[in-house]
Amino acid sequence: RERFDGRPNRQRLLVVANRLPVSAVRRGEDSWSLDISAGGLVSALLGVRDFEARWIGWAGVNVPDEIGQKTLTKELDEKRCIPVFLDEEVVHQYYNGYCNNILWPLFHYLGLPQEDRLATTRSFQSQFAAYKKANQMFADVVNKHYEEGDVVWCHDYHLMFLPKCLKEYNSKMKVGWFLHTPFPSSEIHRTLPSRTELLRAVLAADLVGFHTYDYARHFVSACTRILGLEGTPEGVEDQGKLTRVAAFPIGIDSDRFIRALEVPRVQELVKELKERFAGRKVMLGVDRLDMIKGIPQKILAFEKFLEENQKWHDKVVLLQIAVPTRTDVPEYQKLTSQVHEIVGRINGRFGTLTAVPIHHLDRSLDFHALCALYSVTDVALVTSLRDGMNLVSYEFVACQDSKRGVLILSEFAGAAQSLGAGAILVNPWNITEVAAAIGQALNMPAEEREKRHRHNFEHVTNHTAQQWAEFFVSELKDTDIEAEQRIRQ
Ligand code: ADQ
Repeated sequence: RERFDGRPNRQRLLVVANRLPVSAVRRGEDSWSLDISAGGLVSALLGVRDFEARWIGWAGVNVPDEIGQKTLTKELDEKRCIPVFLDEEVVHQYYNGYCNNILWPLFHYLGLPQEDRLATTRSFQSQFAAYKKANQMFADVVNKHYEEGDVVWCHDYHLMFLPKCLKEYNSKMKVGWFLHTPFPSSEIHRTLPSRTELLRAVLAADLVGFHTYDYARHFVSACTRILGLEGTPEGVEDQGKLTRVAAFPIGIDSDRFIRALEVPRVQELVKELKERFAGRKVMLGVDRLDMIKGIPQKILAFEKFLEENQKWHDKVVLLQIAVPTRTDVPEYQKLTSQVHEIVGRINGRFGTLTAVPIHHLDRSLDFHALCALYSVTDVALVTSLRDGMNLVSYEFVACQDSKRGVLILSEFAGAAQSLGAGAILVNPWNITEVAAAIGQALNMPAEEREKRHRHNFEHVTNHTAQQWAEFFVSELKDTDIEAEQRIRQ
């Protein structure tokens, strides 16, 4: 893990996220194996160099015993990671409950949980209490490792309370908070019982960042409408203290993808895939198996396309790679069964003895396999119902400089604002429209593909994860709370 190599004289950065970039699995009383965790936050932050960064987060495992905690801490130290130990009950209430059952769907416009609404309302207070408790546990660990001059960068909806906890320890600590999901319209945020406390806790940060200008605007509106505070072009002002609010669109480490295409193993995989799907156009979906990714809608749109275009039946294949996440949450278990059922039905309907139209894999692929797949793809399908940004669309573009495939992209992904001019934008809820976009993409003339790809490739290679992090951290270092307070008093 060369990213955490600790070269001297660089800005020390404490990156705090719910999950560490590695997940631990216990092999014995004092032995552990560490695997890279899946997901966009980890992918983006692995692309960040040139800081003396340490990660603080949960290792994804319950470690009740002291020996286990000590040995795991030591192993993680080599990766420049510092664990926060959360017990099972806190994880259940904070992570599965408040974060993934309440905040995640709400921030993606899926509303508060529909089923069992009363039970949810009853358990809400205990889940929120666990959320605050967990955030305090993260704060304790940050505080223990903080040194003067460090910059603390808190990530995502799991840790909205953290800026407040950290500032209570040390008001001079430079604290930034970045949200990887959308921030919804204030009308949606307003339905959350803990709306006020959460907004106030985030406002304790010096800098609050979002992927897009729209999300930043929604946040400022929520602060003005719900808290009655003043929104200024720089951010939100509360009793003379200004919290800077701005958009920092994330990117990827595009060079890493481009270089990977030269690796012999990737080239071998490319050759195998080309042979395997010779004579057929390859369409690709790569997602965490999550309701926000619109996987059932995508597959139903593909079915509609097949229904309407018989001549394509044996000429196109959809590869859907869906890595399961949050497998303890019942909604996610239901989604898995639903996707399996639809895929089975469509393959039964349109498959032959020798070929099926959809290959669906419930698993994570390694980096090289992913790059090979991206590079042989003719059409990538990103149909998120909502998505903070969506890095898969960026990764696909980075790997397409020789093929110039087409990106079909949901207008509800943050990436639509950066890749919209090169992609075919669709409303993922409109299956007829997505089916038509599939036809348009498969039939697109080479000249138009080239033009669209050029636009996207330039964006992806000129807006990298590294620049994103540098921009955020330099803005954070520039916020001078005391001066702002003086000016406004
Ligand atoms: P995610 O919801 O995880 O991220 P995304 O941005 O697309 O979504 O990132 C997914 C990452 O996981 C990509 O790097 C992708 O390569 C990887 N991945 C997904 N499925 C995989 C599979 N089957 N095998 C291997 N790798 C796989 C959250 C927000 C996004 C936001 C990011 C970053 O939901 O909107 O873009 O954080 O801020």
